[in-house]
Amino acid sequence: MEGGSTLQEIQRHPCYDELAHEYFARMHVAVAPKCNINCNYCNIKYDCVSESRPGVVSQVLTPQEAYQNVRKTAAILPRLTVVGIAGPGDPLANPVQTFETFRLLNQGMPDLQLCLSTNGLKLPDYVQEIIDCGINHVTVTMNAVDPVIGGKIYHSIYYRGKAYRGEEAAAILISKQLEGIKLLAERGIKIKVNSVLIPGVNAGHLVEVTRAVQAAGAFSHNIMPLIISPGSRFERDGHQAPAPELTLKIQEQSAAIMPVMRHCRQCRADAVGLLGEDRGGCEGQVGLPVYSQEEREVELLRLDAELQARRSHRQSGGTSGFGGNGVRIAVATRGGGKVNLHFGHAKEFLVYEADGVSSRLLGVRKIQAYCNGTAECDEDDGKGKSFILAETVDLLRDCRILLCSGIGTFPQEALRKADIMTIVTKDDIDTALGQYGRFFTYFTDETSNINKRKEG
Ligand code: CLF
Ligand code: SF4
Repeated sequence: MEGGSTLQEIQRHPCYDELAHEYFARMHVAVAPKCNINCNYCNIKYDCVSESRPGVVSQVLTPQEAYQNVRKTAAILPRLTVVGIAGPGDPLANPVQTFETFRLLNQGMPDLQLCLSTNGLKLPDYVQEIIDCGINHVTVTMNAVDPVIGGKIYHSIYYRGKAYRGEEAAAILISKQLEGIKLLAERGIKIKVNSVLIPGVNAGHLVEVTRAVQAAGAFSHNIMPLIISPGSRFERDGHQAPAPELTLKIQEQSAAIMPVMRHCRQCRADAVGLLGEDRGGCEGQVGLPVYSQEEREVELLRLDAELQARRSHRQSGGTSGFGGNGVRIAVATRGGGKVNLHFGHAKEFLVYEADGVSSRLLGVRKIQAYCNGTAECDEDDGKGKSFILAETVDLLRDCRILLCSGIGTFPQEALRKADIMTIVTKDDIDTALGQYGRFFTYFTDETSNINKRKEG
């Protein structure tokens, strides 16, 4: 096999390894503006929604600019291990820019892993270029394997000089996606498949997608809730994002077949940092320490060791291999495996299920930060803080515990009224999950015993 990744590379890829995402960073370079298909949830004014949140379209860079940007960013962000191209359009609809960028990176910064995210229409055409550029991770966004369902998702495609619409377009796209996955998997490339979960369109069908992509040789499946671009056809037709419970249900079905990614942040085409961080590249990062290549390598080895210690703790302490029937715990973290974020600053919570013996990540819930810096934590600023708090409480309604490094009394009280206990701690996430999962499970058992005793 010519392509492919070593185990160490996978364990340093924040999207391919769940624990790695708390230690290692990715950088997207936005060199690919055009797209060759037309998804009904997309509006071309925004970044590709198949791997992004809608936002102002990322500023497009030339390959040279992208390369220089990566060099400067790696010098101030030593935990950077992966550089990806994920838009703002489709990388393979811009092959010259995409492969020139990867070539420069492969030659100039060979210690970085290269990652490509595509809709897959042109994948079979570029297998050799992908191998030659040293790209070892490829993501294909695939929302259907049935052209009838695909025809509801894709408005049209542009393929070999001709436009196709609806089911005919979907049939060509699906066959190219599966062919591309197969060809790359045969040559050792790690393929992840992203699918956008669209209630009422492909929710009941995604398990078929899982089966098909596993048979084609994919490594993992990432089922992402639909985010609709403003001005897209789906917005006009009133489509809605799925509730967290539906996403979870579909992920569970697929997880019975193959590994499922649960920590995706649907990041922008120019995102830089740990997953969840969308800070820009090196611009504006004045005064940060600059690492030489040797210092960068030392830092990476230190992070490897920290991560390895965490893996060993999980194996010996039983925080993997979850047995079920646990309590849901939301965690505010900025990475490093710690509870280290104030409730008011959190823009997302990791939601775990823990039963006191083991635990597992269920997913990531994105929110607006409660604290906007203009008012004290316990004050309403009259600009929507109460509304944001109500939305956050609603999104965490299935959780019984929230772990954070600090919180004001006002939000704490709002959570308490929703039966969510807040625990302020700066512990390791695994330690806190074990401790509070155990406490809560015991407490719940006691309560149900008391109730049984009362009934008796
Ligand atoms: Fe980027 Fe995608 Fe590579 Fe990761 S993102 S190109 S595989 S380095 Fe990751 Fe971001 Fe989810 Fe993508 S969290 S949207 S899955
Ligand atoms: Fe938009 Fe779909 Fe193209 Fe991404 S692949 S840019 S979502 S049309």
